[in-house]
Amino acid sequence: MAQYFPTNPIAFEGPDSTNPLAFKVYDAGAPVEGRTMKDHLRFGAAYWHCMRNPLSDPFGAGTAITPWDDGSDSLGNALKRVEVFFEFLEKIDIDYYCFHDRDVSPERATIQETWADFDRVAALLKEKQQATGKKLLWGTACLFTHPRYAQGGATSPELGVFTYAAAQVKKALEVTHELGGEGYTFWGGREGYSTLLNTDMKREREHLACLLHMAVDHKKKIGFTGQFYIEPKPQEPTTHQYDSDAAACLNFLREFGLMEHFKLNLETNHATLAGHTMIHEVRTAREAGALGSIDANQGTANCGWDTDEFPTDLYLTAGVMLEVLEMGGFTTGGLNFDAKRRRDSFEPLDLFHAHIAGMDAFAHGLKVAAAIRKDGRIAEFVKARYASWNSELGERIEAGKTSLSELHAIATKSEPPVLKSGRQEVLDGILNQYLRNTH
Ligand code: XUL
Ligand code: CO
Repeated sequence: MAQYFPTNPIAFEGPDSTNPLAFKVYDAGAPVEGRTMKDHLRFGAAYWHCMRNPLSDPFGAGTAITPWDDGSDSLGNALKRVEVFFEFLEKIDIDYYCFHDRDVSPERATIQETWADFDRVAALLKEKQQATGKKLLWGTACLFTHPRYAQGGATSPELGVFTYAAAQVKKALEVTHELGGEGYTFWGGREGYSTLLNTDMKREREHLACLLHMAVDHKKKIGFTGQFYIEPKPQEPTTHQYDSDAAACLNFLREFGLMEHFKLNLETNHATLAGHTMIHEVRTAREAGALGSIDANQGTANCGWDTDEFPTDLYLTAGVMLEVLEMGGFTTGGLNFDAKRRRDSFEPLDLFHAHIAGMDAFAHGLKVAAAIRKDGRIAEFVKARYASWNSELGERIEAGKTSLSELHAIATKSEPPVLKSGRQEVLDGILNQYLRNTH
């Protein structure tokens, strides 16, 4: 194995280990609810954060130390990064990765030249996948960095930009297919607006749907069977993004007849920017049969920016994994660390520390979630809370077989209803009991 990172492969050393380069909880082969941890968690690494994020911020230059990168946009440099990335995947023991087209290969003067370099890099990605067994969780097209996308990609007022975006999606889809990608994500980077004074919102949303329909057609045409995802986000970069949260995405998909072709890729920091908890978003998607994949990160609640921190909050990971287990586990999706190190964690080894922290946090969340499900008290409580509905009348209401008039007559004759306590604090206590007692 090449040596861009001064560490051996990361191993599980157990809860008492003090080695920063060891897993304390994530034990890949350990069984939970009849599957291995690795199988449940399906971790992915984000090429853009691992290989292309200089750790700059609006007030200062990048700090990341990347001795392998000559800073140029040469093809050689792009190929070198692939080597480095696969060493990272192997040593951190992450099976999946995700990328945008422009993370892995640069934009050139013409589409033909851009595509040619993309093909060269994709060939190396494929070779590396075959040599290591690593897999592509999802691919995507970057329709937000280049200045042409300043006013949107699929929702640009300029037809030529839409056309270019469509070409870019076509190519990114084909490369994802070529690499055996298990999914393809649409994050509407600049699909939104800054002011309605210059925006035909109806037309822009219709154009976005047109692009997605064409992608569905192209998927069929090339025989790509991976899952399509939409990734909600309410703001950043535009003031108002059309895919603002899970419910808005589901509405969009239903409105434009796309529901059967898409699931959601939910990201924690996007959920919190939308004023929701991540668990709310995950539940919303799961109940609609549309929970596809997760961009695993977290934000700073009082900050209001998309800080993309590594997920270390055990309440968060336990809550997310409860939903994932309730769904019956991921199928095509996984936990992709769409997360970056802090600007002052700039050494190559900090990439390992960051992923280890996230992987251990999710492994613990998985164990807690499985323990809570085994215990059953929370599920039983919820069931009992709705028990009055398991009556002849409740069933008729749920089946749509009654009327306001009938219910009026019943209410007139009935005793006033008596509520039972919601016992929120008891349930919080049960969750904490498992967060404390799970090892
Ligand atoms: C941006 C974001 C993206 C998507 C892929 O906030 O999350 O990186 O995950 O385009
Ligand atoms: Co994301």
